[in-house]
Amino acid sequence: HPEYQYLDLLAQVLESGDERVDRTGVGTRSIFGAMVRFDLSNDTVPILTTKRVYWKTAVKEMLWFLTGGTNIQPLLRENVRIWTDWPLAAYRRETGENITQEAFEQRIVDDDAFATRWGELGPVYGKQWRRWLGSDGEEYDQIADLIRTLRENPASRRMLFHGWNVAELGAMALPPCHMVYQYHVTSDGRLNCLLFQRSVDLLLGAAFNYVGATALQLMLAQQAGLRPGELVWVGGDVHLYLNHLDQAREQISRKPRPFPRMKLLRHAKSIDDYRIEDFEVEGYTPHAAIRAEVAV
Ligand code: DHF
Ligand code: TMP
Repeated sequence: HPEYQYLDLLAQVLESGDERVDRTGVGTRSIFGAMVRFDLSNDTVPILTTKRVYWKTAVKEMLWFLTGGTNIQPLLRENVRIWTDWPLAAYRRETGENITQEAFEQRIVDDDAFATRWGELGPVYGKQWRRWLGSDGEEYDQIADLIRTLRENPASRRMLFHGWNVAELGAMALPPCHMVYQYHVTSDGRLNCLLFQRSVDLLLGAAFNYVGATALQLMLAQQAGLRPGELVWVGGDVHLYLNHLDQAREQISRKPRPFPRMKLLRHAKSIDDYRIEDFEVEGYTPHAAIRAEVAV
C-alpha cells in the first residue's frame, strides 16, 4: 500500500530524527531529504486513511491560492480555519488584546476594514503564483503561463512555478513551505508533478499538502487535456514536533485502507472557474481523526 511510504517516514523521523530546538520553540525531531511517490491514475488520491483528513479543507485552501488571495477572510467564509493562528498571533502581539480565536474570526468575517488590517498574510502563495512582481514592474501569472506551456509545448523542461520570491520573504507571515511545483508530460499524455517542500510538519502539514497538490494536478490536467500521472513529493527538513510524538506512534500502529478516488464532476472553462462542489471523493473510509496542536 502506498501509504506505507508515509508511515515509514513517520517511523524514521520518530526513531532516528535529530532532536533540536526550532523557530516555534516547540522543538522537533528532523531528518533531511525524503521522497514519496503516488500514482494518481484511475483517479486514486493520496488522502491518508490512517487518520481522517479533512480533504475539503485542503482543496478549499488550494482554490484560495489559485484566486491569488492572501487574506484569510474568504477562507473563514468557507469555514477554513487553518490559517487563523498567524494573523491572530500578530493581532495579540501588536494590540495586547487577549481576543479569543472565535471572536477574532467572527470580526474578520463581519468587518471588511478589520479584515484588511488584520487578516493579511502578506505576499504569500496566491500573490506569487498569480501576480509575481518582476523587476521590470510587470506582474507575472505563473499558473497561466504554466497552462499555456502544458498545452503548447508539453515536452518543455521548464514547466514550473515558484513561491520563493526573495525580495518579498520578509513581508510574508510564513515563507512558502510547498515551494516549487514542477510538471512533466509523458508521451502518452500523462501529467506528472514534482513538489518540493522545503519544510514539512509531517503529522499535520504533509497530509494537507498531498491533497492540495493532487487537486491542483487534476485541475491542470483537465485544463491541458491530459490525464493525471504521478505525484512525486520531495521534502527538505521533514520533522515531527515534540508534542506530536504520541500521535505519530498511534498513527503508525494503524493499518492503511485503500486510497479513495477523487473526480472532477465538471469540465471547468478555466483554472479560475473551479469550486469545491466540483470535487467528489469516493470510497474514503479512514481511521478516526487524530488531534494535534499546530506550532505557530
Ligand atoms: N505551521 C506548522 N507548524 N505546521 C503546519 O502544518 C502549518 N501549516 C500551515 C501553516 N503553518 C503551519 C497551513 N496548513 C493545519 C493543517 C494545515 C495547515 C495548517 C493547519 C491543521 O491544524 N490541521 C488540523 C485541523 C484541521 C481542521 O481544522 O480542519 C488537522 O488535524 O489536520
Ligand atoms: P518554518 O517556516 O520555520 O519552516 O515553519 C513552517 C512550519 O509549517 C513547518 O513546521 C512546516 C509547516 N508547514 C507545512 O508542513 N505545510 C504547509 O503547507 C505549511 C504552510 C507549513
